[in-house]
Amino acid sequence: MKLRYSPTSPYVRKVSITAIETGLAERIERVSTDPWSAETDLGQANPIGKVPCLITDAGDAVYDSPVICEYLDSQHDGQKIIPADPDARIKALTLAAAGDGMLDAGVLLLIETVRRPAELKWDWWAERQQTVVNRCMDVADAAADSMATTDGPITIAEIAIGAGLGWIDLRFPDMGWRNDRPALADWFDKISDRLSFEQTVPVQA
Ligand SMILES: N[C@@H](CCC(=O)N[C@@H](CS)C(=O)NCC(=O)O)C(=O)O
Repeated sequence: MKLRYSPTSPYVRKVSITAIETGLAERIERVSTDPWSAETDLGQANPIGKVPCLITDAGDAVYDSPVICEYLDSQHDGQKIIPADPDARIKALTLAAAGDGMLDAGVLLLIETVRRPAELKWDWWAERQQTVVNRCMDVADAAADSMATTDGPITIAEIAIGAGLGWIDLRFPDMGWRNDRPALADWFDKISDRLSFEQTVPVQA
């Protein structure tokens, strides 16, 4: 398998953590890709033009990160990151959606507040994205006591929430999300010590 990736993408990190947790990391060749480059051929594999994009051994493209994680989970016989039990599965996938939603809104917030030219900035839009980030964090905070930490089985929920918070810390170090969410802060400290998280810490490019 080949993984089209960029180094600080939190969506890529979800896939990298999943690959480690499922024992598949060694089977994946990583291909550095700049999705923002005018010259990139990424769009031929992923019409959405984003990383991560996985190319299977059969040559099929799989995107985006929730689908890649599900694909990887189907390729091993160990502990599944997406539970089989229907109730547990929906619970994990819904919490993972809150993690992805935190990221999607965080990316829009970054573009609006940092990347967009000053004269084109739209405060209403930025505030809306910040509200979404906050709400998703509140949901994660409420679930924190029931989430896996350093050891034991992990699900897609912990992977998405953990990758999301790690990226927020990288891009918005002054957001102060820990202040009102001690349970989530404590959980994030613990999950950050997990090997798959330690091995995939994003580094500022
Ligand atoms: N929903 C996608 C989001 C992926 C995404 O937004 N990737 C960013 C990098 S962090 C990207 O490739 N952006 C390029 C673009 O928006 O054109 C997923 O879960 O994989």
